[in-house]
Amino acid sequence: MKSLFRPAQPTSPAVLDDHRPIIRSLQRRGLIRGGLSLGALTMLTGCDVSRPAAVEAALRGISTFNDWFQQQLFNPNKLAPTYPASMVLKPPRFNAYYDIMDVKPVDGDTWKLELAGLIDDKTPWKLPQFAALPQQDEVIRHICIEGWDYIGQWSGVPLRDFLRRIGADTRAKYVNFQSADDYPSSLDMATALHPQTILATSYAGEPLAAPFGFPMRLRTSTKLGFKNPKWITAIEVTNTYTPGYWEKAGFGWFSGI
Ligand SMILES: Nc1nc2c(c(=O)[nH]1)N[C@H]1C(S)=C(S)[C@@H](COP(=O)(O)O)O[C@H]1N2
Ligand SMILES: [Mo]
Repeated sequence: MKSLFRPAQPTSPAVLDDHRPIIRSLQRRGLIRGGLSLGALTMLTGCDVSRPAAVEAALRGISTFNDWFQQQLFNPNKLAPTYPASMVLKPPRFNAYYDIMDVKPVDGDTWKLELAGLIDDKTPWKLPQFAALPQQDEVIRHICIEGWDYIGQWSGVPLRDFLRRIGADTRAKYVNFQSADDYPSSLDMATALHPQTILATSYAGEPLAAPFGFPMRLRTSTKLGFKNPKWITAIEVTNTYTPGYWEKAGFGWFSGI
């Protein structure tokens, strides 16, 4: 909304100056790497950078203050945009907290998914059991907080179908994930039950390649890339908050897009 007293500013890097103190503090705490471009600021805050108050609030969100607020705004049924398959990036773009050369491939034959917490049937699941369930395919945008994105096509079992099947208490607050590379991750239940949140086992019609999470990774359309754990080994349903890998480093837990 345009203010009568403050004419809409052209989107210029002046906005970066306006928020210098909080940007500096985020940089100091390692929450923003290096300098921050206007594009990255837009990406990070997800708002119109000509509105200083909105930018300030969004920047605060990165330092976790805004998590509760974002959660209240989250519409559990709103679908993220989807794209034609012709836009899918092949191969996808890799990221992890280490280099692609250091990925340790997971053996699909011995792999199992462990279940813990508020779940009736905690028997571990094997890969063929997932393949036997109805699959969902989605072409969505993956956005990394570092300031890049791509369109990808993932398919797998919707997490909400799986949670219901194992008798998870879907009134619980969190669904937590463990990964083979020691990358804990935590989702709010509303996101876990979102129609576009899947336990992905394939990319662009092929089984996931090792660097991209084989045999199973999470894909949700409503969260930044870091909230999409790869190489999942365990799922826990709980009311106890446990920060994930990046949350421990100070990123906002909600981190919606
Ligand atoms: N287990 C695990 N999952 C992870 C990460 C990681 O380091 N370990 N990095 C996250 C980040 S920051 C991003 S952007 C995406 C990258 O997924 P991609 O390599 O499939 O594009 O994976 C996320 N999931
Ligand atoms: Mo990321």
